[in-house]
Amino acid sequence: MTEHRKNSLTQAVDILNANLIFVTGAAILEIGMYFYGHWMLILPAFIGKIIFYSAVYGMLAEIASGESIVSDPVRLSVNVKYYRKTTVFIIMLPLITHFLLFVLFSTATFSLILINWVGMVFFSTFSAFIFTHQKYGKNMQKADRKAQMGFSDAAFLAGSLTLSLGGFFLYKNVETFAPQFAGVVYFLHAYIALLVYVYIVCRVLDAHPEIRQQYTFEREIYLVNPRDGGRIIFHWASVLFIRTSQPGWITVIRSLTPESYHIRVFTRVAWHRRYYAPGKLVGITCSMSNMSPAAYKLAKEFKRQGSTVVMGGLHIQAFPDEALEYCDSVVIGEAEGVWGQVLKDYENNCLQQKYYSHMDENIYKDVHAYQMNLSPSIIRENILTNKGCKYQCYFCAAKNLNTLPYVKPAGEVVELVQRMAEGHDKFTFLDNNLYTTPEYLKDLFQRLKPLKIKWLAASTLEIAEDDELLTLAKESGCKLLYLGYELVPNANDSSQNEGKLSKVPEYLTISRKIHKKGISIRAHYIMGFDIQGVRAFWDLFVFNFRLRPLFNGIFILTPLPGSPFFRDVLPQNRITTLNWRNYDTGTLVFKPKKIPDFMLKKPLFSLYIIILFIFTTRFGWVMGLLLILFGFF
Ligand code: B12
Ligand code: SF4
Repeated sequence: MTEHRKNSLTQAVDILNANLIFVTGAAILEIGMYFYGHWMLILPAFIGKIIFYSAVYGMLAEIASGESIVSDPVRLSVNVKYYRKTTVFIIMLPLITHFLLFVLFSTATFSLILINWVGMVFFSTFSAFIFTHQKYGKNMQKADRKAQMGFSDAAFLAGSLTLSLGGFFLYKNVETFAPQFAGVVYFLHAYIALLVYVYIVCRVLDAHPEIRQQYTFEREIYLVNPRDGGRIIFHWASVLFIRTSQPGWITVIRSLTPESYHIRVFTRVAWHRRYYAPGKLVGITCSMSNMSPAAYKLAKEFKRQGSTVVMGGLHIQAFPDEALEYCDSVVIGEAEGVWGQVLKDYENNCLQQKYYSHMDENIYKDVHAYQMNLSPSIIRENILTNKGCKYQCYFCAAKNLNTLPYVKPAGEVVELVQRMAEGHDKFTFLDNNLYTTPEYLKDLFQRLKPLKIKWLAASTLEIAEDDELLTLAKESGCKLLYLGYELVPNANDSSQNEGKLSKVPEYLTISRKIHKKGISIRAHYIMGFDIQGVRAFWDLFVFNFRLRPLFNGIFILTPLPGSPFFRDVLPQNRITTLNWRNYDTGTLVFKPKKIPDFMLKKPLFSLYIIILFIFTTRFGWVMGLLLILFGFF
């Protein structure tokens, strides 16, 4: 093989290995069609194939050309729109071939399955030509230039064909003797089919270098949102199902970056080595401490490959020097005050190690103007009124969010909601605590009222103290509030008063007002405070039973970097691990004073959470009933 062709093969394998999810999808589709091939399923299966292949063929061509680097749910759905007709034609081809062969030879030898397995090498090749030309045909400068297919390409196709044929006969045997392996054979079959497709796309693109050039940028920024420390299974679920496209920090950085930079975003990505690249400016966030192991790993590798790495976010703000062991620069605080300077220094090759954000009342201006041009779906995930919190709870990392004096003008928030309402009717405020001042909120809610949207927010209980404010919240579309309750003994003792705790005796009275207004509550609790003993479990149960929220969130007290609790507990030698991956507020990482460790660990703590959920929340009754019904049947 010539160097070029070898590169195409390596590239195709690389692309496919980074997108094994598509291979799995193709295999599942085929297995489903074969094993559950009831005639009633023919139409849904046909539609499923059209959606799948138009999305995936389109996306793989974009990845091979460099137009995209990672698969993106939005692009996938756009591709369905553009390529569904082509896909219908491609899917019909094997069926027509089968029909013709059947008519010509009137024999069942050319069964549909055989055509499907053997023909796939031809159909993948054919699809690759069609898709690449349909996608990039108008950008191909030399329309007469053809992909130079030679002996080695033919050898590759013949090899794939042989493997596929082998797969078919293997399948026939496996099906009889070891049906449990049928899935593996189908997976290999799908792999070869898609590999042939990507290989041919790469070969066509080799013949038209102007296409890849179009997607090679001199000044390029990669913005990377690493996976958090949560379980890998949840990460995969979020990669697959959650269409979150642009976290808040990426919106901010995009709005502050001049158009001369091309920006690529990596969020909810199962990382693959092909995403590393030299010569880029790479921005990595680390807002949650449990993201930091993944974030540092990425930073280190990007640096090793010759890119420049800047990190930011709350964890970095707490430990800038730790981060500097892995990256070139850190931004301490909000990007708004400082990103322009970072870019200038990067261009002049004089990047400093630490940048400190300078805030003023204009922080939301540039971001707002940029946001107004975004799609309703992205806006929906980025609506906030302020980033700080008026309290400084002992256990909370929000203490370091220093933007509180600057609240986004209510008029601008409403403009954004109005724009979002063009595509959605519900959103969640991104604020840590929506409650700033009653005057601001009353003004905001009055303006939101005519938009007839629904909203959710995290807030402190003051939002319900003022009757007029609560009524306005309801009228403006408030459906649910995330409320934190600190159930500590002697809470009305003012020596323990952190401000927020003064509300403890009134928790139930105020919460009932919220329920009366028809607003649901998701109650958040923390377990593990020094003054809590074993009895706290019972107290929480009783309190939640009386409150009857829709859901709860129960978290284990965690010395989050940046919180006063972390500062105090560290010298006491009570921290049991400094592996940040465990700082997810669901894992015990310090020695509690009065509660025995095992009560805050699995399986007991998980069992407690389930019991609490079923017996004390509004939604839990439904779940409990379902469990009983399932158990009964
Ligand atoms: C939305 C959110 C989430 C979302 C998604 C988070 C994400 N980033 O993808 C979800 C719901 C998934 C989530 C989950 C959790 N979260 Co959360 N979350 C938030 C929240 C409310 C808003 C984050 C946000 O988007 N803010 C708006 C943007 C614009 O601000 P920003 O992210 O801070 O970014 C700015 C600066 O930090 C800086 N910056 C940030 N990154 C970068 C990168 C570069 C290169 C530069 C230059 C600058 C920069 O500039 C940005 C622009 O101004 C924050 C609280 C808050 N207000 O920050 C908590 C917060 C980040 N979460 C927190 C925690 C603890 C969690 C959980 C671990 C546990 C929990 N109990 O919720 C879970 C994770 C569970 C798991 N699976 O492990 C803590 C983090 C504390 C810490 N040190 O770890 C926070 C601070 C809440 C708190 N008050 O304690 N969270
Ligand atoms: S726990 Fe809630 S109220 Fe307390 S500082 Fe954090 S965000 Fe504010």
